[in-house]
Amino acid sequence: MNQITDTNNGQGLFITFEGVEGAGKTTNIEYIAEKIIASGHEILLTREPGGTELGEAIRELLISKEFPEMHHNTELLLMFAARAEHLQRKIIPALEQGKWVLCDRFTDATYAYQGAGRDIDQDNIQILENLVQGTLRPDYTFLFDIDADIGLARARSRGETDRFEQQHIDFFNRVRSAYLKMADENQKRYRIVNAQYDLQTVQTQIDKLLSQIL
Ligand code: T5A
Repeated sequence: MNQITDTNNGQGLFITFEGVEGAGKTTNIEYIAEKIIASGHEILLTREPGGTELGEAIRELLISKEFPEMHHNTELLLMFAARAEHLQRKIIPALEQGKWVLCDRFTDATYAYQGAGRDIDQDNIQILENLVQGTLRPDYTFLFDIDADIGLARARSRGETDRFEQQHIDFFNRVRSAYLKMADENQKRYRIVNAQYDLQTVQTQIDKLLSQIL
């Protein structure tokens, strides 16, 4: 039985943050959280894969270089396993309490990375999306768009890379193209930030986009 109801009805907003590695999601989500809190809303700041104790354990399996040959379907199912836990334990309860949920990556990352990156059939991803989420979808998605090689260089400059960051640049170019395609197909939901500029310029763009929502 599908326990999921469409809880995102006139209560908290569900906002997700997407982009290739090193695009600046994690850096700017904190900035956005402060602005939303200042405007009087309670928030839940969370991330995927992860967000719960079990989800964080699954994240470790996914990003660890211990399993370099993980089958693509295993990767897909682990993403959704972590997501199921996250939705039921944290995201849906927070939305029901009227909180704004800010989530660093969500299912669009699965379409981009497992779909375009790993070449998994989009219809199969959609089946899992419907199973795990019911009708729940993000209200807004901020896409931090950047040349994949610039983003990767930023991410790699931090030191050790994870299992995903070791992929060939072609993989990340496919991921970026998939995000831009989703943004084009979902213009009401998507807000695109040109993330290649310095932080101040990026945050000026964010201020403008946020003012349309707040
Ligand atoms: N994944 C995830 C899937 O394959 N499928 C899925 O369904 C999901 C949910 C982990 C991996 O999981 C994959 C995708 C990922 O490979 P993650 O933890 O979100 O996901 O990992 P990353 O996206 O790789 O996180 P990063 O930290 O690399 O990217 P961010 O968050 O976009 O970048 P951020 O903010 O940490 O910035 C990176 C560096 O750049 C600097 C920062 O200071 C930092 O050092 N920086 C800038 N430098 C110059 N100018 C700017 N404007 C800058 N903004 C940030």
